[in-house]
Amino acid sequence: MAQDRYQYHDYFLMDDLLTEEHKLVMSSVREWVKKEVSPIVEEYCQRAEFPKQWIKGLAEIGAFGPYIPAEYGGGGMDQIAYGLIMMELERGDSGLRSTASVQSSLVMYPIYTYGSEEQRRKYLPKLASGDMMGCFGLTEPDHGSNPGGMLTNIKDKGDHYLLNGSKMWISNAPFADIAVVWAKDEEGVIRGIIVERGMEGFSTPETHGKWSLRASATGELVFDNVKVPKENLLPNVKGLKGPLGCLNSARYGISWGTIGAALDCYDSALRYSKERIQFGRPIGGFQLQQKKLAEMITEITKAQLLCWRLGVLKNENRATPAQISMAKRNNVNMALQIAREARQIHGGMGITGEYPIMRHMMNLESVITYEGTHDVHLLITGMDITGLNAFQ
Ligand code: TGC
Ligand code: FAD
Repeated sequence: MAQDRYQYHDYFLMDDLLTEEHKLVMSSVREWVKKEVSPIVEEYCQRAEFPKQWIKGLAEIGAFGPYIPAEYGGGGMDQIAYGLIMMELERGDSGLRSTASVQSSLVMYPIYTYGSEEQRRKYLPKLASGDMMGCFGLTEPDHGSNPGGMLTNIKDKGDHYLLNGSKMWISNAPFADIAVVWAKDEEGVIRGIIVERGMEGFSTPETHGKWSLRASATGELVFDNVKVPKENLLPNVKGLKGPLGCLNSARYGISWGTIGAALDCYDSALRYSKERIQFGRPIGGFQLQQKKLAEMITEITKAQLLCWRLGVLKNENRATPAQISMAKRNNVNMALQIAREARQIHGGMGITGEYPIMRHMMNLESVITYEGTHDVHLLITGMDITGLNAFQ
């Protein structure tokens, strides 16, 4: 990618709503992304490789478990700080944000919320420092939008559980040290269990050939009679509400994150429109291009305000899953539409790696599907407002 000339855009003076700590966190993550991510992200995406050196940096800037209490190694910050970190990371790349949101919301969150005190002490500090990386296994080859139908199962064998089944599309799986896996017990009740790399019968084959999230590693989790010690079961949750509770946190982070991807596309398009001369004048002077740019900043601003309010509700423990679904659905779609329009403003240059647009656009095609598809979130809103279930 050419030199990172990104500038943040805050059209409705959102910064006035933030604390000094929020602003500090936001600017330090932005600086880290400019220094450590932008110079290499394009090259790693082209090679379809996750830059492992990002792990230490992410830990140092506090991106692993920002809202987990400090006594377990987390940042002890609030939900808005978490959102702002996700926004600045996804400004760099959705795959980078994925790595941080899986570690924070899908691995540290369930261990903190559903785990025993021993599990918290054993895993959380190492996850926060990046000395241990985790992944989250919910989706299966035949159960994506309908995780309640999962086939992966555990059987009680006295001193251990025997785990069988497989998970698919798992972010960070190829290098994760542990996996938080959701499986049915002999009564058909969904339970969470921590599986460690090296356990016999556990493998994590990498998924190749993705055109999206190329700087993020994705893989399968395969369990062939894996003996998992009993103390690895998460004791404090039973049922589908366990994994869905984690998704609330990750979907919230994505709502903020995608604002970052949209801002990067808008920022690049705005600059390009002022520098690119056609018919003797900057293309930004043409009404058709201004319409695109004006609509972009309007949609970004609406998304920023939605997230800020959601963050306040989350801090007060009042955000509902349906509100989070609305924000995830709206903001991912907003970012994807902006990436497509920004691609057009860049003309032919928009398809090259000199600009971040096409990479964001391709990444967002995954983001609009994972953590609940665009249509699933619409149905969640539909069910919330009508009281009628349109899923089945
Ligand atoms: P349903 O009968 O509605 O609910 C079952 C139980 O769960 C409770 N519940 C929730 N609890 C907490 N948070 C939520 N958001 C919840 N939604 C539902 C519900 O109250 C009930 O509890 P209880 O006590 O009565 O048993 O379940 P359903 O089987 O009809 O499914 C509902 C549906 C379709 C909305 C849900 O399954 C769904 O969200 N599907 C989408 C699946 C999904 O999002 N998968 C994501 C996989 S992880 C991922 O993509 C990571 S990408 C990471 C990255 O790289 O960034
Ligand atoms: P399907 O569920 O088969 O859906 C296909 C289409 O049917 C969609 O358009 C959907 O909206 C529609 N549809 C389904 N049901 C209904 C209905 N009732 N009414 C109307 N339309 C419906 N999962 C994890 O567990 N952990 C991870 O770390 C993870 N990381 C991922 C990373 C990437 C890059 C990707 C692409 C996916 C990842 N996922 C992960 C999986 C992701 O959550 C699923 O892809 C997603 O939930 C959708 O499931 P599916 O792909 O099986 O699609």
